[in-house]
Amino acid sequence: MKVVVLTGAGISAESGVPTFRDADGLWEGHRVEDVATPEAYDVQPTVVHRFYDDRRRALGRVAPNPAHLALARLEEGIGDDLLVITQNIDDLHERAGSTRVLHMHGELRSALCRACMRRTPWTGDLGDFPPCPGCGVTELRPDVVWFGEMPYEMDRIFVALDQADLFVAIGTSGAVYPAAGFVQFASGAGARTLELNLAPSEVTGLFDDARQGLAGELVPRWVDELLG
Ligand code: BV8
Repeated sequence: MKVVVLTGAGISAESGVPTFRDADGLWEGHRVEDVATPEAYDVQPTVVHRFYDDRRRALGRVAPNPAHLALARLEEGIGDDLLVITQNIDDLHERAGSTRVLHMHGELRSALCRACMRRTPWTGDLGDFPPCPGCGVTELRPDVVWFGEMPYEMDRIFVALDQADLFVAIGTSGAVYPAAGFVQFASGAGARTLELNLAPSEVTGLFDDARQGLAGELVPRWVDELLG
């Protein structure tokens, strides 16, 4: 059975990574358009770098939770029949042991050179405008997909959704596209669909089944069911 899992900020909430829209969420302190658009970067790169340098540094203070660990266990059980598509730019899926992870919105621990388009693993700050290890130009930006930009690997994503027997969304509000539209695509291609979320998402009505609760409790229980 081919399983596609879509994760959002809610799966990392119990690890201490702020979500976006919840109270005291990331967007509380910042207007989206001020820190997560290419236009904002052109106008105020230092402000944008501070926003992402702070989040990158904070990664060192958090760890995967039982929901991340359960998905890694599911991968052990069904191998290539699982694909985790995440909207998250943290590295908690990989630190939990998952290898079949696709970061459709990029990664905090990566830098993208606007001059040569090289993507370089990056753990330090970018706010001091270091040179690109490839071309030497000081045009490194956070390797994240901003609003108005095309998400990564959309072709691979649509192939996986088309072949899915089961599509499961975990910890996402269904507020941002194209990710929020995946349930409709997968369902249209014949997949059964399940939502695991603290509260009903904006697209909860499009799922065959929905369970509310903490990801750290819902996901291990669901994986146990699936692995029987
Ligand atoms: C694009 C990276 C062209 C940076 C991010 C159609 C209709 C309307 C608008 C559009 C549309 N198509 C495109 C748009 C425009 C735009 C968009 O969607 N705007 C919205 C605001 C209306 N989309 C784009 O610009 C995208 N690009 O469309 O390109 C295109 C078109 C077609 C096909 C291909 C390309 C690019 C969007 C990506 C932007 N970058 N992140 C960064 O991280 O800083 S988006 C960012 O916000 C996240 O990555 C994520 O995607 C989104 C946040 O959503 P969630 O992860 O769901 O988090 P949220 O806080 O909202 O919700 C948390 C949920 O968890 C809640 O439901 C809560 O109840 C739950 N929860 C909380 N705690 C727990 C929990 N659940 C379980 N357990 C818990 N403990």
